[in-house]
Amino acid sequence: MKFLVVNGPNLNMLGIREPNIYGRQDYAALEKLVRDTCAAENIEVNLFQSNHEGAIVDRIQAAYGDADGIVINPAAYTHTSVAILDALKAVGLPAVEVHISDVSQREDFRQISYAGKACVKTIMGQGLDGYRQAILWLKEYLEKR
Ligand code: CA2
Repeated sequence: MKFLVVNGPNLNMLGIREPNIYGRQDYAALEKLVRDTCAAENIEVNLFQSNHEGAIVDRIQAAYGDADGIVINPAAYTHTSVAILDALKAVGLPAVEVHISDVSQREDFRQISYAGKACVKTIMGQGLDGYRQAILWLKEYLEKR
């Protein structure tokens, strides 16, 4: 099994500011959590982070015919990007949306998720552990299919 894990804009700045919302762990810790979880589950993983919408679209497209599933935190593009929604639909891979914070309890402008409309599951408000939960959930989903 092979997963693509995508992180959107500013997530590379994790741990630097807003620890009350996003915690104190940095992006390297997030990468380690994802790699360790996948290694323990015998899942091959590619991690990708970008601050650029088109680069995220390109990376999702490149997963077509390569990955079995996608875990994605589109960050701010969650609430704006029809292009990322369309890319997820275009590749047709099962995708799980992750948010570190509980976006349902935040500002009105965060209440729409375009990417989420192409995802089979959303995990939010679990901190970095949400990525581990998403990987386990997606593995089980693919095994049951
Ligand atoms: O809760 C999440 O995971 C979000 O996807 C994070 C995004 C935000 O725009 C979404 O509404 C919810 C923001 C990621 C920015 O990360 C930061 C890292 C360090 C300092 C400030 C922001």
